[in-house]
Amino acid sequence: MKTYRVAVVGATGMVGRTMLKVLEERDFPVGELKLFASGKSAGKQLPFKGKDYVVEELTENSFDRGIDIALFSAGGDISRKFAPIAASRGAVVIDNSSAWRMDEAVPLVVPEVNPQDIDWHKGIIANPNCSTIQAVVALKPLHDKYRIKRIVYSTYQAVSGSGYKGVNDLREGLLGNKPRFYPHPIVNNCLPHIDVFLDNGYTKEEMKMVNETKKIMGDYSLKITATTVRVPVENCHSESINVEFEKEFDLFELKNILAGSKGVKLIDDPEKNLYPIATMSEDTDLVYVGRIRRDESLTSGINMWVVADNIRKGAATNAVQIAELLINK
Ligand code: L14
Repeated sequence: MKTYRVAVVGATGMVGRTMLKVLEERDFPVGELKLFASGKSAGKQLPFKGKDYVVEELTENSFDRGIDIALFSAGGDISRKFAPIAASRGAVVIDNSSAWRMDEAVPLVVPEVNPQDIDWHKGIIANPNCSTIQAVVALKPLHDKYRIKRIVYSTYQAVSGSGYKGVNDLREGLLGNKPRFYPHPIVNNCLPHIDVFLDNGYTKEEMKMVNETKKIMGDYSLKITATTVRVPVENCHSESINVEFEKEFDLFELKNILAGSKGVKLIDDPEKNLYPIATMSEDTDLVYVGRIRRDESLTSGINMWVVADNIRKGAATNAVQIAELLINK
């Protein structure tokens, strides 16, 4: 069997470690494995398939000896600098940061939605924002059938989105300690503030959802708005999504379409108190959808509730799925 030389950049972070776990679980054909991180983490060891690998410091020469696929999750600054270097040495970079997502020369891919877009990559493929990934997996089949006109996103995002720093603020906060990362206590609060504020009053996270959704769905006529909120949940993002359609729909048929869509698990039985919740999606790769009901204030529209593991489907798994698309071409 053909195997590939794989690098993970940002290997010691929460997403990096999960990338290793997902590569192992899915039995990705890894021939050689290189782990890179900052100088601070160099020398640490991480396990992969029963063997320990030493983390090396990322440098400009890290990709010289030949890497086929480089999974990056080390933040935007590292990606801006090192993704082009890796690509120039022949690697295909799958980048989890926001650095390249809206670059017109870079495909932005969710395998269930726009797998065809990997065909035009020039060495870098971007992995979308976690909140956007789980939303579009649920929205694409509905757009195909009923043509979406407008989307209103409201998110309830887990602290793991901020990595270990966010999880630490929640855990320490529960012990009565002050936050070190968030500007306010996350315990007993909902913070309408994810990533930095922009001149238009929205946060960068909100605008990522607006812009990335259009690019992934390949439809810039969509009208989209978003409010993104951090909640005291350790892992898995939840989202309320309001959708307006061009065409009429039958609610039973719409639910059936979602039930049969790739990557989606329909959990919608309110009489039995069954609907998607964060703990249900933990450590899975599915997008859970439920609470689907007609928006009675619109001619044609719905509200729904969408939950997924933001570190897995929202980051690590989506990146590994892109790598699988690449090698199966
Ligand atoms: O753009 O803090 O991929 O929950 C994803 C996690 C931005 C921040 C991205 C969070 C990041 C977000």
